[in-house]
Amino acid sequence: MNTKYDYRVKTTAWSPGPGCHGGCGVELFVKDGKIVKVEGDYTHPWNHGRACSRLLACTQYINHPDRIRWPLKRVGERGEGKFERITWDEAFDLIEAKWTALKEQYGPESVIFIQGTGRDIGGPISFLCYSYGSSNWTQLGLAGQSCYTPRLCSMVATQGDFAVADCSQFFEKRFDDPRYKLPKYIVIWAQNPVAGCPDAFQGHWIVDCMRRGTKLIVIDPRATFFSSRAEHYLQIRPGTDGALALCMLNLIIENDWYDHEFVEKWCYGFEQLKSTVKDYTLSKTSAITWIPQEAIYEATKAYATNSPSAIHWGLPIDQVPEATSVSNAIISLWCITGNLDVPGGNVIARNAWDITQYPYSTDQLKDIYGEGILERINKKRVGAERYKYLANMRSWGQPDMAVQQMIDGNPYPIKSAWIQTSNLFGGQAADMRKHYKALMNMEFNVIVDLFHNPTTMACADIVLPAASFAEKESFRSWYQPLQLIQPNVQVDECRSDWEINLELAKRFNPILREKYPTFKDFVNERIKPSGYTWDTLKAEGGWKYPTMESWPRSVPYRRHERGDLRPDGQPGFRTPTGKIELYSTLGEKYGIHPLPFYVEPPESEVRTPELFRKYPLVMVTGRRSPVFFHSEHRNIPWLRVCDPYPLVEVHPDVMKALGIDHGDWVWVENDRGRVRRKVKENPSMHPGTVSVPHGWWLPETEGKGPNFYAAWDINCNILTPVDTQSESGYGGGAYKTTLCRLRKIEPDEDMHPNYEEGWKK
Ligand SMILES: Nc1nc2c(c(=O)[nH]1)N[C@H]1C(S)=C(S)[C@@H](COP(=O)(O)OP(=O)(O)OC[C@H]3O[C@@H](n4cnc5c(=O)[nH]c(N)nc54)[C@H](O)[C@@H]3O)O[C@H]1N2
Ligand SMILES: Nc1nc2c(c(=O)[nH]1)N[C@H]1C(S)=C(S)[C@@H](COP(=O)(O)OP(=O)(O)OC[C@H]3O[C@@H](n4cnc5c(=O)[nH]c(N)nc54)[C@H](O)[C@@H]3O)O[C@H]1N2
Ligand code: SF4
Ligand SMILES: [Mo]
Repeated sequence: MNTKYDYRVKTTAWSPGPGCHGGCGVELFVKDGKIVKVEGDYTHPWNHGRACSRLLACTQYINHPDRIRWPLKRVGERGEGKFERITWDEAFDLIEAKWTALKEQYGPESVIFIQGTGRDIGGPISFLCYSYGSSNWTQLGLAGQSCYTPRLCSMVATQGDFAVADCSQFFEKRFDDPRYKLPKYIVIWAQNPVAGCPDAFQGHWIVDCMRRGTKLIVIDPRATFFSSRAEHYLQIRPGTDGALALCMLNLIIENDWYDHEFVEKWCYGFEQLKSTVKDYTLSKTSAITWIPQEAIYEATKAYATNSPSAIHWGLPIDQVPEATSVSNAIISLWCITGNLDVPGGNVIARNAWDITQYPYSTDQLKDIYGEGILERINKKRVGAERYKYLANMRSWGQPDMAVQQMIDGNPYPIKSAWIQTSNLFGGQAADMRKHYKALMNMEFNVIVDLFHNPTTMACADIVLPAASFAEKESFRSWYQPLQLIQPNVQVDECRSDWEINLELAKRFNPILREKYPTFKDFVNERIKPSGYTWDTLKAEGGWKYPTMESWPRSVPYRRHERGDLRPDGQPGFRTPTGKIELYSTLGEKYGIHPLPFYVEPPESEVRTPELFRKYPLVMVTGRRSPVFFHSEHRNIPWLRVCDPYPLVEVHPDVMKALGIDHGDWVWVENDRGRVRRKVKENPSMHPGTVSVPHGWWLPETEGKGPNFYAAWDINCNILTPVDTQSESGYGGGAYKTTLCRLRKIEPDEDMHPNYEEGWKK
């Protein structure tokens, strides 16, 4: 008998653990009730056994001595770091009593429900928010809701569905499926997918395509794994992707590289698009973007004249104020070149059997909560009145307005925050000081997390312990396949987010007791279109792809020709005109530009030249570290050793001009404040930019205030602004385009805590 483990089990790793948006199949090895080893599951078509460092280090994460193991109540003042153990019943009683009183006095919208990124959270948190009766579910701190939402909403508005680069991920047999074709080129636009598998896409799929012959075009201000292997690398000025996209459209139209048949048959507004992009000549665009004219021309030609080709885009597209517009322009690129929903192009990304756990768009909101839900929540939802586009595209509250309202109580008071899967002072919140003020202004904050962090220490009144993926029962329906997450171990009193929220929701909405006696009853209801129940899906291995026979709408390709996209079953797209809307009629209806346009970033040498003279470097924050997920994993020894310091990456010419060396500590500063960083020389950077990774706090330093794990000393979001969103309410934050300068920290200038060695302890 093998004594290394008692048994091994398979499940899906979807947060908490690696943290990411992906759905890797994993195998867990259990000994004495503890996970002792994690491996990628070689039989799982999503990852074929591949696993990143964070997944492999999950043993250290799940069994970490610092895990919060039972519910806690704050006993000292906020910031003193004093909490006492309470029972789950006591915790739920306290929350029920407080929220019942708030509802009576101020209305249910006075409680705001805050989540972080796309972990296994959208389902449980929206369920709790709407069961309690609040309208306010948001990613507070994520200025301009600037993560995937602008891109998602643009896709829904202009083409009626989401789309992603086709790496065969919608087929169980993957690259061996005879329907699949390889993209000739993949344009990797503002993303580094091997670092973090964003948006339900495994970065390694692109490597799989490259091995089979796909070539790359990479658009990124900083060299990456992929840019170094690209046929065309465009080193762009941060925040100018809109101008580049308009120029590429112009080139494609001028040179007649577009797909006439697709445009004539399926697109609406081509002539208007043609005239709007005319101004974006090569010379003008080259001056805006810093990219040589020839490079723009050659890359555009390669993409447009080699079909099929795909575009794979990332977060920086969302993190400019006119994100909706930039997204529209890039969508137009894959549409007019005839690359939508064709093998090897940008494939329409439907969930398996169209099953949703969580409303990505307002249609899905109605599907889950019934017809009247949008009208009900929009009466009070922050931002719904000001931004008609936001009010109709997705059900989140507008974060920049929410933080202001938490401070000034206008137009109605917000008194309590439920924070689940977000460490606002560790990573999510731009303009961290403003968010500190807002959360300290709340009467009652509940945080559901696995570890203490700067946010729990600063402002939690109750802390509830969350379970890792290995401890929880859940399901995943984000694109494909449909997957179960099955519990294998138990860590003290930790519970899954679904279990916590369902139980609390029942206290405010007793009908739920009969409707969903257990969480499995809820799952069975949601996954019904697949024909499986929890038990039958588990018995068949825990994951499934839909087939042409069972659900053609979720199966590629050319669904617009088959009549598999529109609710009326007619050919065409799920848009008001039934066509791809290069001119967006929904944009027009909701009061935003129907055609794409470009504006300068909020702070830039062109837009704010005086500020630029003072702060001449563009601070590009948040490039992903493969060993951390946002603010997570700084406390995981196997991971921290790979990336131990809060860095600023600087071009050698800038270092020389400023008299700083590799390894020096510097202040990165602007009018909003300063943060301490360690210099890393990086000759691949554009000299006008510095790269500042986000999510930094030091779990090895003191947690209570005023230190709060050093977050106020090193978190780069002290420097980033809020309130930069534009006409749609989405986009902005200047996370990639904030101006700054560097200044060497003189030894006598400031107490220098032992940041060099502390992490090794
Ligand atoms: N400067 C800068 N800031 C940024 C960005 C940037 O590029 N630059 N990126 C922004 C983006 S795109 C995003 S999406 C946000 C993300 O920001 P967040 O999603 O808030 O990420 P974290 O800071 O890691 O906070 C997550 C917290 O939730 C806990 N947690 C993890 N998984 C679970 C779970 O399943 N259940 C529960 N209950 N808790 C869990 C973790 O322990 C951690 O404390 O950050 C934003 N912040
Ligand atoms: N390991 C790990 N994985 C993660 C995360 C994590 O924190 N850690 N976070 C997750 C989340 S919530 C998200 S949203 C995604 C984000 O992941 P991505 O979409 O990959 O976004 P970033 O890492 O911010 O930036 C990607 C690349 O864009 C470049 N870039 C910066 N500014 C610009 C610009 O203005 N234009 C262009 N063209 N390029 C630019 C950066 O140099 C970087 O190489 O990652 C997810 N995956
Ligand atoms: S980051 Fe990628 S490899 Fe790691 S767990 Fe997530 S999907 Fe899997
Ligand atoms: Mo994100």
